[in-house]
Amino acid sequence: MKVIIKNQNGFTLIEAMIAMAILAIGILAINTMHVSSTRGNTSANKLTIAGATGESIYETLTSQNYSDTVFDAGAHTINELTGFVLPGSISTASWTVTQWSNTDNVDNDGDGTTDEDDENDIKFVTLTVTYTDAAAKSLTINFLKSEIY
Ligand SMILES: [Ca+2]
Ligand SMILES: [Ca+2]
Ligand SMILES: [Ca+2]
Repeated sequence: MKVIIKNQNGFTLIEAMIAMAILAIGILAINTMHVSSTRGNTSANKLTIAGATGESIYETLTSQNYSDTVFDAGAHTINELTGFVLPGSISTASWTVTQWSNTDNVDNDGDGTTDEDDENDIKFVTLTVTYTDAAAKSLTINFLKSEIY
């Protein structure tokens, strides 16, 4: 009687190669995850820096008087804030001031009444911080500067 005894010692070359191929695919997947997670972290970090920069400029501006030149109607650049250094990841920072008026026939504050007295004492400021991530990005902060408060 002929008995076939299957050899169960170790792996065949084919088995070892299949195992290595599966391992390689797994490592590639982990590597892809690692790369996208690193990108995500960098993006979040840049956004955080942009937010903190905007906040800092906002604080600096609001501490100035209503009549200060930083609140003159029109466009302004960060150079007007002497000594303010932008972090390396920030491209530009600027703000635009619009003087509300009680004679421009516009309901500037959107309260339903056009050109009432209080529209004359407010400046509308749009602060923009730009930076480059995968593409150019910007962050905007809008605020009002009142002569009264
Ligand atoms: Ca109004
Ligand atoms: Ca008005
Ligand atoms: Ca009003």
